[in-house]
Amino acid sequence: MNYPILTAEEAAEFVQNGFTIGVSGFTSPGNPKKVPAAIAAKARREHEAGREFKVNLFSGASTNDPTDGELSRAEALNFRAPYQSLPEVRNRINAGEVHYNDRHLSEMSQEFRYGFYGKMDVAIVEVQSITNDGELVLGTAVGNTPTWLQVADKVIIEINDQLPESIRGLHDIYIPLDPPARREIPIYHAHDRAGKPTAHVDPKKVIGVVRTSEPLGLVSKFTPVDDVTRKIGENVCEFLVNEMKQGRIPKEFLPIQSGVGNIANAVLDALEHSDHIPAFEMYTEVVQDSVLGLLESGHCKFASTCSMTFSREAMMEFFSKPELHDRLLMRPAEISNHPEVIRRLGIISMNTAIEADIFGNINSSHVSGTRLMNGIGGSGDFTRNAYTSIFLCPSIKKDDCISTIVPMVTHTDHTVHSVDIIVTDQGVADLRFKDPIQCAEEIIEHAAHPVYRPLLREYLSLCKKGGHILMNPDIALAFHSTLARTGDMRQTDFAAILEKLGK
Ligand code: 0RQ
Repeated sequence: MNYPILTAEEAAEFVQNGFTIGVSGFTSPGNPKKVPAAIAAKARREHEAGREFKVNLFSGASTNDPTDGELSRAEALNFRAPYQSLPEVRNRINAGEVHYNDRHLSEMSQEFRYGFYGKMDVAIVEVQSITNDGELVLGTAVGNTPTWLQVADKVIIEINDQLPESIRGLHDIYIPLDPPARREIPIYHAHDRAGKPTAHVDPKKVIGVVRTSEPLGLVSKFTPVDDVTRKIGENVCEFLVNEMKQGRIPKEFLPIQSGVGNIANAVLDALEHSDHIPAFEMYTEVVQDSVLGLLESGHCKFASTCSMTFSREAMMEFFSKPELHDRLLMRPAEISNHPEVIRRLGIISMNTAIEADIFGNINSSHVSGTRLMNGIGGSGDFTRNAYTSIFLCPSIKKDDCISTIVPMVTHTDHTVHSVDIIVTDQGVADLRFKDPIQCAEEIIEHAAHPVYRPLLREYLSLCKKGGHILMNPDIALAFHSTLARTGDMRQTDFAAILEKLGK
């Protein structure tokens, strides 16, 4: 290998105040593990010396603690996109200390190639191997790495010796041409390969290689399925089985996208244990531990993903079972989440909402309309283009004090135009073939918790009649203002608010 071998500290010396950095990976898998922390240490030294030092950080999705965590604790983040999920970063964004641009994950790569973010000074990329002519076998996620390698002025490589040889072949690297030269993406089934198993970098850009030996699969295991998440999973299954019975889902079934977290886990668990759901393919952005189980049992025939979001145990198990390796492909976020492919394949999308309103609008990202949680992630990429888009959430939270079904969402990530189905532990609200008022009745009666149904019905009755959508601007956000004042949405008193206003 002709590249200089560097320590993480030597590599970090190259990074200057104001640099724009792209890191490999998608969620914590595939992120660099040593150089970002060394940059954070440099930032601390610079700050102690009274000098400014902040960088702009672009990733595939969220990252790991050595990247987002270290850089935010070192107060070294100026700008962050397109997604994050660590409390340290979130708190600084919500405090106005870090500029954050919440983006559809499928668009980040092309927007960089279009020049919307200026130049990328350096990409820091974890790989299994690199050849002298710049062919790279990536790690346990692809994210935006292929584009970062193309657009970055310079590249720092981390070779992690914990990445097994057998990871070669699990990647499908395809970068679309940009308009007006863009062609169709040649993926007609979830298992089709469109590109090459390796990514490419111009060897002249490589500053050097940092050798690491860092464990894989640092994703924490999910909490076991509980009564609420089990019920949500069962409701999803029942809905899908009925869709098949009605002939709206073909008997071969359709590929599934599933978000991250405990609810998604519970839904996949329910699908695995249903006698009526046939084996299916997944075309998704993350596969978590439950997907490993589905692959092993054969319920999932093939998983196309951007990232292997496995716990350590699941990661080890996957790599110890070569028979599974031709049933999983990792693609760039631009492809795993591409609208064209999602629409063509007919994906059933399943994502989690923070709250939904009675008309079917979804808030996925901002608690009480202001406080960023994680971001829109890939939920919009899939929801807007799905065959059937499903949102999942428990009907209530925090000991009944919060209803996730509200008169009006405080922030809108997904409008009703893209939302087909809302599933809670209470049931399934089917918004198809309904006008807004029919949607409201459907959501209140089938998705809202019984404790909140009378309040939601009362809200509807207090809306001025006439118009396509019912709305009372004086009380539309009363659930949230009451929560802020009393800590309990159940205390909402519409009549008292209206009386105070003299209405
Ligand atoms: O806060 O931890 O302070 O108690 O929000 O809520 O219940 O732990 O839910 O972990 O399943 O995440 C939508 C955030 C759900 C996630 C969201 C508060 C709640 C808690 C988290 P605390 P839970 P989950 C695939 C697709 C967008 C991106 C996406 C997400 C915290 O699923 O980020 O879909 N989705 N990506 O207390 C007040 C409410 C609340 C509320 C939740 N109604 N009111 N607080 N919280 N609902 C992945 C990628 O794209 C990479």
